[in-house]
Amino acid sequence: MKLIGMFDSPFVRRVAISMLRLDLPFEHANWSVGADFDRIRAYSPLGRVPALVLEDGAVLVESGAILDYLDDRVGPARALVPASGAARRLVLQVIAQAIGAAEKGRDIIYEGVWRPPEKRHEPWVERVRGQMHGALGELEKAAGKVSDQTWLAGSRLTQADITVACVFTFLADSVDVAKDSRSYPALERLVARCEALQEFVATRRPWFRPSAGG
Ligand SMILES: N[C@@H](CCC(=O)N[C@@H](CS)C(=O)NCC(=O)O)C(=O)O
Repeated sequence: MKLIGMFDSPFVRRVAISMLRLDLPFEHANWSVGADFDRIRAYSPLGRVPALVLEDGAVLVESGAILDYLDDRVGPARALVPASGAARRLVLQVIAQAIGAAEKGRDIIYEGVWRPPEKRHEPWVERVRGQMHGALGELEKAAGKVSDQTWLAGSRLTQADITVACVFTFLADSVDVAKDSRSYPALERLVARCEALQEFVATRRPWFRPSAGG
């Protein structure tokens, strides 16, 4: 399989980490949505990453749909999202908050990258920043229930932990979460534990700001 997109994207990175944890080998196409837009669109006309090219040439887009396919491929015993019940609901809700926060962070970045300065609208950026912190506050509550021996959904690391860690690291690197005098100590502790794991270390990259000019 070929995974298209750079690892500084939390959407791409959560797929890469999941594939490493699930022992699913892949080739990495380290392509930028700025400079490599045409190359990406040759595989996915939407022009968004991640895109996962399967062995038969089919191309999957949208990280949630890709991860669902990977879970289905390895079966329920190894899947990173629990198959049913309260654990499934918790994991999916935590992921939804984290992805919401990541999308708000991405929107803040794109306001600066794709719009010329005279067209940027600061009140909108502030609103989006507030939404991002709203979601991070919910994640802080969830992380507050985790001990040093457990993960967000109990004794086993799940997609909730992977996604939360990818998103928090991305936001800390790219939109300086700390500058708004909000603190997330429980999240920071959980994310530090995740970032110490080998799959996270193998996919950690410095933040690469996309450029509209390519
Ligand atoms: N909901 C999507 C979001 C993916 C996304 O926003 N990717 C960004 C990179 S971080 C992208 O491709 N941006 C280029 C664009 O949409 O034009 C997912 O989870 O896969």
